[in-house]
Amino acid sequence: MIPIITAFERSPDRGRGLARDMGVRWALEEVGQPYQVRLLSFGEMKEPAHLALHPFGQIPTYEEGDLTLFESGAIVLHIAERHTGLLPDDADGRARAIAWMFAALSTVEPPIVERSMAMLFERDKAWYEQRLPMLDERVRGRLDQLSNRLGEADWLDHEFSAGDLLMVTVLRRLGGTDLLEDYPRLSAYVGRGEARPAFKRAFEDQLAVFNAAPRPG
Ligand code: GTB
Repeated sequence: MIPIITAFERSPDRGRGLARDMGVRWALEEVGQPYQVRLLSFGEMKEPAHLALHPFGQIPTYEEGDLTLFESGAIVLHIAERHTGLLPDDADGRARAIAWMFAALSTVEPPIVERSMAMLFERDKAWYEQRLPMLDERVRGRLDQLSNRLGEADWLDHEFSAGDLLMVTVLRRLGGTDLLEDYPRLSAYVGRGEARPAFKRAFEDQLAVFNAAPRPG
């Protein structure tokens, strides 16, 4: 059964692969699972047909036969559990890889998203200039800890896993900022993820969608 995922018809990231279908596409490519993509406009995401699949009217979703999933982390975990290649074979190694998936989404990502949101939506506020250094410090605190743990290793826990896939996906949101550039080990880690053939295929596919999208009048 070929799974169907949903993605932006025209991603606001302009094809940089920062929307959350990217991690799902990458996971599917890593395990060699072909998939189809249903593209949605912002309006279509809020219509009943899509809300029946995703209670919050967002992308991505994942449909496979009778199963419908939302939440990119849950989708990547599902793919990792049903195929080989994204979770270690031994039970303890699997548990640790899953812990890294949670760490990416619930410990490392929140300060990164909070900083991005402030930069997008709070620039005109009187307190923005005072708040930004605090948000930067929160991100740097996590990056310090993550970089120390990674050390000179290629991946977080021996072999590449779904934990690395999600961590790299999260860190990519800092791409082009001096925050990531200040952490050479993490920059190289992201580079290793982006160099994987499965990442490249996923990236090119989402970029092709953006390039094919009709340009606003
Ligand atoms: N926790 C959910 C998950 O991981 O699946 C979050 C899903 C989510 O935030 N989806 C976003 C969405 O559908 C798209 S990815 N937004 C529309 C809405 O809520 O109405 C988030 C995203 C959007 C844009 C950029 N960007 O432009 O760089 C990056 C990330």
